[in-house]
Amino acid sequence: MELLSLLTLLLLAIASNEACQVQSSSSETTDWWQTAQFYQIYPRSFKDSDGDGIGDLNGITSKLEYLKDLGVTAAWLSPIFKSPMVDFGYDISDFFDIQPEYGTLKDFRALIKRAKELDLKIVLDFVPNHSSNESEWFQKSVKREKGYEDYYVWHDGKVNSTTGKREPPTNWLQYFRGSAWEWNDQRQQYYLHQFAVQQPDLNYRNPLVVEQMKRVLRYWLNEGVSGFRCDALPPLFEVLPDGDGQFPDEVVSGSTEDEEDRDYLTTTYIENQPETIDMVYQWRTVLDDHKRIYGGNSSVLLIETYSPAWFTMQFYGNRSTEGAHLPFNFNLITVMEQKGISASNVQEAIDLWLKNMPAGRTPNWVLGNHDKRRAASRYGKEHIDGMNMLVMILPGVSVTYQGEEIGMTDGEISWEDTVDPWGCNSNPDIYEQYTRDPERTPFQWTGGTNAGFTNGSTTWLPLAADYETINVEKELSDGVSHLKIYKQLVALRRSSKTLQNGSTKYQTLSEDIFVVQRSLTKSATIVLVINFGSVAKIVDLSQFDKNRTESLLLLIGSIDSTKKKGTRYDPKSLSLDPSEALVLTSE
Ligand SMILES: *[C@@H]1O[C@H](CO)[C@@H](O)[C@H](O)[C@H]1NC(C)=O
Ligand SMILES: *[C@@H]1O[C@H](CO)[C@@H](O)[C@H](O)[C@H]1NC(C)=O
Ligand SMILES: *[C@@H]1O[C@H](CO)[C@@H](O)[C@H](O)[C@H]1NC(C)=O
Ligand SMILES: *[C@@H]1O[C@H](CO)[C@@H](O)[C@H](O)[C@H]1NC(C)=O
Ligand SMILES: *[C@@H]1O[C@H](CO)[C@@H](O)[C@H](O)[C@H]1NC(C)=O
Ligand SMILES: *[C@@H]1O[C@H](CO)[C@@H](O)[C@H](O)[C@H]1NC(C)=O
Ligand SMILES: *[C@@H]1O[C@H](CO)[C@@H](O)[C@H](O)[C@H]1NC(C)=O
Ligand SMILES: CC(=O)N[C@H]1CO[C@H](CO)[C@@H](O)[C@@H]1O
Ligand SMILES: [Ca+2]
Ligand SMILES: [Ca+2]
Repeated sequence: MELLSLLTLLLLAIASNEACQVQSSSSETTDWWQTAQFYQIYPRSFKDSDGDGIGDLNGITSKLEYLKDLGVTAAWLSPIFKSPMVDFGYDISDFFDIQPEYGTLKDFRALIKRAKELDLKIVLDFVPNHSSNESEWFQKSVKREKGYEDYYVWHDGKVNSTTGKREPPTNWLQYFRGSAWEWNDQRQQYYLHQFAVQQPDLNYRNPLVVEQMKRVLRYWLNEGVSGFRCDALPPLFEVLPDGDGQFPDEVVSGSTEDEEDRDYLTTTYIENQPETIDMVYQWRTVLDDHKRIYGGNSSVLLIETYSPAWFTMQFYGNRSTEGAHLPFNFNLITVMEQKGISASNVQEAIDLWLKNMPAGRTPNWVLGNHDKRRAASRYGKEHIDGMNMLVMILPGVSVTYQGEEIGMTDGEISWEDTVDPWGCNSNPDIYEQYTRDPERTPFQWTGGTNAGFTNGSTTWLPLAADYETINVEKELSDGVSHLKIYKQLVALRRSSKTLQNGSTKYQTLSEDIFVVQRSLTKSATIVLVINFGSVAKIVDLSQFDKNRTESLLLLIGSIDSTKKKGTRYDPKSLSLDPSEALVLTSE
């Protein structure tokens, strides 16, 4: 019933082209994370301090001032923990230690200290679903050492009645192609791995595991981090086995013919189980307890989930229990991936979040991460300013993946140079569909040797080809640049009461034009207009808001815009070039 009404709401939202009005949040006070500007650092590719071609903690510390200068208020770091780097840090062998090639605990403390001096919050990546198979926990579990017997999801498998041979317990598929079960000779059982073979799934039905992972959270809170971004939540729990200890098979989904691809089967039993929601609530309690005991600011919980809205929204919490502060909103990525970029698809992505979000919660907007092609490549270079404007003008929190602020594009990486397991588990004909290397190329600081990423002679992944024209140094000195636009947007977001507290109205006008208006009593109204089309258009904004008759002042224009900042424009006939995006104000 509840699901049905949600669905109806969704369909209504998609069908109507009416302007949508969302009131401002009614929360009493604003906590730091509610108006935060988050920035994702992929440590391996951000800045190398010692010339080995691999980014590291000291590199990050040396660039914290850059973040401060951008106006960013919090950074979340992809995993920096000890790891054999099969999945570049998402395969952790020691959750309590730093990867040596990234630095030491001392370096980490220096990073936290410098961040505090600059009033930047540091959030760590928490990877709860699995460890590395090199983890001591896994080694002990293989040997059935006391206390570790059920740390992972072990199973005898099945015997095929025709062939008499042993087979995996189910047909379940991993994310990185192929079976999610691996035979372990030593223990003489299969183990579950929803990601790579080297990433065995932890068993959350074991209270010892649950407690161990809470220890991980407490350990890093004590080191002064401001919270966690939790990785890969959908596959945390699997369905409970039946009375005989058997798991059910998934059925063929019909969405691809490729039998190795995870999408070949449904994921009914291996994703989005109700116990996962409750676990997030438990982690929230760990964070809140820490604050209650030690004082200080709130620690934040961000959740990575590509789940449907009915599941995702539950992470926020329910009537009696608080959950994640921010379940990441990937709709601006996923809707456009499926349908392409257009004003109505942008509207659909926004509706999908705002119309499903429980009252009083904080929305958030994400354009990219280290798993998705770079925003400028995915949306088209001509749309990067418009998309950056969108996530900063919409209400709530916005998250930038390193490089989006300068318009970095995907690198081109040959099959021979491919290192991502998702790419490597495929073949030379199809790897480009799977590999995530293109969006992980080194950050482009300068147009000089190795883009200023390293003083060494090599880089762990090749540089993207356009680093001589797309880099921080050049964009800081150019009169107009993506970087300067980004900085103006962050500054506006931080200074404007309307953007922090105002109500929101948005609409698709004349197919290619998307408008967002933020208003607050006694404060200047802010209007964003984007032309997603490839022809020039004349827009009448009084169509959108009858009251919008006074001229509007231009605050920020996209990089190719020929309009002058500080000039007034008639809202009843505003001309927009192809891909042009403008931020205007009533002041
Ligand atoms: C937003 O509103 C809340 C309460 O309504 C208030 O505490 C907060 O100071 C306001 N923030 C700004 C920037 O106006
Ligand atoms: C790289 O080399 C330059 C020039 O020799 C030097 O100024 C800089 O400090 C070095 N940077 C790092 C991170 O080693
Ligand atoms: C981890 O798994 C890989 C792939 O099966 C295997 O080659 C390696 O030996 C394993 N490592 C350990 C320490 O078990
Ligand atoms: C048993 O093995 C045969 C041959 O590999 C296969 O076709 C069949 O699907 C298997 N049966 C089951 C129940 O898995
Ligand atoms: C909220 O979630 C908690 C923890 O999962 C559960 O015990 C409780 O029954 C839920 N409350 C409501 C009102 O749904
Ligand atoms: C809490 O956060 C605010 C805003 O970032 C900061 O200025 C303040 O120093 C922090 N307080 C503590 C105790 O860390
Ligand atoms: C337009 O102005 C009228 C009268 O001042 C006001 O009542 C109404 O709420 C305004 N409408 C919008 C959409 O701002
Ligand atoms: C966006 C993101 O963090 N993706 C990660 C999800 O989890 C898997 C396994 O830990 C990683 O490979 C992804 O990079
Ligand atoms: Ca290094
Ligand atoms: Ca799992």
